[in-house]
Amino acid sequence: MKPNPFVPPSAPDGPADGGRLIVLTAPLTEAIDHAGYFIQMAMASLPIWMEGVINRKYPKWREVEHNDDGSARYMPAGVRLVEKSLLREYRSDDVVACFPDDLHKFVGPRTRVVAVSTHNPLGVTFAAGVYTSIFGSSKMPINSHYSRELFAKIKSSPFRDNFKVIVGGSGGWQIIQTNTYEELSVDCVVEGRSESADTLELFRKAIMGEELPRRVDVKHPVEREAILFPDTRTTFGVVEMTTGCGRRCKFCVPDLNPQIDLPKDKIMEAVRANVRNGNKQISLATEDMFIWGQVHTDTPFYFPNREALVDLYSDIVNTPGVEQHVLSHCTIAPAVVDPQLIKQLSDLLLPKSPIHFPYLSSHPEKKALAPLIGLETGSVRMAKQIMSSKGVPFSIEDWPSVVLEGLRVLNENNWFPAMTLIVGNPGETDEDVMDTIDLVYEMERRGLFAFLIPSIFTPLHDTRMEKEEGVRQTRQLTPLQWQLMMKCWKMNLRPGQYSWWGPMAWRVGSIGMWLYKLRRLNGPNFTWPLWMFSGAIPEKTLQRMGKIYAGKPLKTKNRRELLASLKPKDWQYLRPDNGDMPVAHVPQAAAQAMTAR
Ligand code: B12
Ligand code: SF4
Repeated sequence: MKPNPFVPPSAPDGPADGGRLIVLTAPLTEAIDHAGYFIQMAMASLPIWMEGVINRKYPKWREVEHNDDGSARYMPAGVRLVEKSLLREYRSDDVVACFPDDLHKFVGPRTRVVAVSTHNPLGVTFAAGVYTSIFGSSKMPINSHYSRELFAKIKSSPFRDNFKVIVGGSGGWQIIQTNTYEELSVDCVVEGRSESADTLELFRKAIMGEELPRRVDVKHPVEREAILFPDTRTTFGVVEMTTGCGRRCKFCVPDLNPQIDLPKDKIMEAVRANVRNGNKQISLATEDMFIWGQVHTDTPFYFPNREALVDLYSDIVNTPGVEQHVLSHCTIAPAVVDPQLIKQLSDLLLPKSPIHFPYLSSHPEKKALAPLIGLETGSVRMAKQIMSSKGVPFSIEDWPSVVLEGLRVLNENNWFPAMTLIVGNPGETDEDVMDTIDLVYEMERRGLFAFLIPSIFTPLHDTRMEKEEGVRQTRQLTPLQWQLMMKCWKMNLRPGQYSWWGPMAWRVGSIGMWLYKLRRLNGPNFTWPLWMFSGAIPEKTLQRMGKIYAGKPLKTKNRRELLASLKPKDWQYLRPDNGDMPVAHVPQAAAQAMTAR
């Protein structure tokens, strides 16, 4: 008989102490604290057959660290909060968080709950499934493979009948949507935060052996004091900074949560806890770092609180033991509103950034900051429909100008963001795609740089677009949509920007892949955009041949014009030290001098 991989031969009856009452875990690929954000993002997107690329680049990525008792030294912030929530009711020796390979050390006859936290278990979210599809594989990104492996381990436990499997985290919905409860052996998926009393009630029921509902929706706390903070080490030193956002994009999940900025003293305690437990890196998790310090104040949240932000980040990077700091998400309009804030943050954060862009950065050590920002579309028509407040305080009519001016300010300060684009929005027309291609060409013409991440529209659960249908598979993409996708990748691989990606190798390899597999998989609409991407035929020639869209120059507003377009009632929130103040706002003499120029 084939040995059960879940139970090592030395412990057929499980752990000597009978195991822990509640065992928490997460897929290995979501738990590793190795090589920074990029490796996890790559594993969310690359198909499993490309795992060798990751193995060659990061040969030690599987080497995780343990505490003396075999539990995990670090876990994603979500697991740490479930642990913290449970420890309000259970003893510490009843609860453990461990890596998947160590489950057999903790799951035994005494175990009543195995709780899994997951970010993206099945790879069906945006910017994940699409790349595995382009690369010609089934829906099996590396992360999804390891998530399935984790569930298979739990399913095959000899003690499986004794415990319930509860799943939570930002990717739990994928199990609900694909109805993979049986296949993955999941009893219940929790939608919402672990702090909720309903979550604790669910664990109580599971421990009593009661039946659990398939899905439980629990309430998000509305008070900032109700949010817990980890006091142990989190993967990548993730500490929450805000919940919610407030810009109300229709496709967005995190915006469904209440807009809260979390107390500085608690953030700092969690930073220190990470350092104490051996972390050298910190990252504040947020949808938009720029709302922190400006939530529920007299100033609208989209005019950032410069002093508060500089003070917070200064204390974080100056905490003894913090050697690296990385940004998570933000929006772009604040860069237009307050360039001085961007400059001051750059001065503070660049020295501790682990990201280097040798060919782009003007920093003496070539350091850069790379937050994730949503661009989504260059079409004003589309933007009005799906994200009418994305650029506030500016009008969504000016969205392309806000993107270009914001990116200019960011690039000047060595911020080179990763920007997401949605391809195949419900109702997207060729004109909409052309508008987005125009914006991308305009970035190129102006020498602006962002790492562009186009992904196929994914209707996320509970959002206002949940029931809408867009493009579902790469085969359905139009030639223009393919051109947009491949142009983004071509810009990302501008020679020399990412040495290890080896832009040339990618381009040559892409033609090989096309010949071998992709032309059948992605269909004829993919052909010319792929040739454009490969560089084998110059773009100008393809345009002349009418094989790709040539684009048209955009007429946009500069920063001064954008500020002048604000509602006069908002002028009071602008900071004169940024310049470009609307004329009526500056003292009369200065206004006359400006008009005379
Ligand atoms: C930091 C972060 C990352 C980091 C680090 C992740 C890590 N391993 O720690 C990096 C950059 C690597 C990353 C990558 C990706 N991310 Co990410 N990420 C975040 C971010 C900013 C914070 C996550 C976090 O730690 N929050 C704090 C913790 C405490 O919250 P939480 O995990 O949700 O946990 C709470 C509840 O969910 C619940 N809970 C959690 N687990 C469990 C378990 C049980 C049993 C129970 C009962 C409850 C429960 O309780 C917790 C609170 O008490 C969020 C946005 C956000 N604000 O949440 C996006 C977010 C989660 N990421 C997202 C995406 C799309 C991705 C990628 C797919 C992007 C990509 N293509 O590369 C990849 C996938 C990575 C992977 N491994 O597969 C989306 C998820 C969308 C979705 N719902 O599917 C989000 C919401 C961003 C967004 N704006 O849309 N991400
Ligand atoms: S700006 Fe980003 S986080 Fe805010 S609502 Fe829009 S998509 Fe969501």
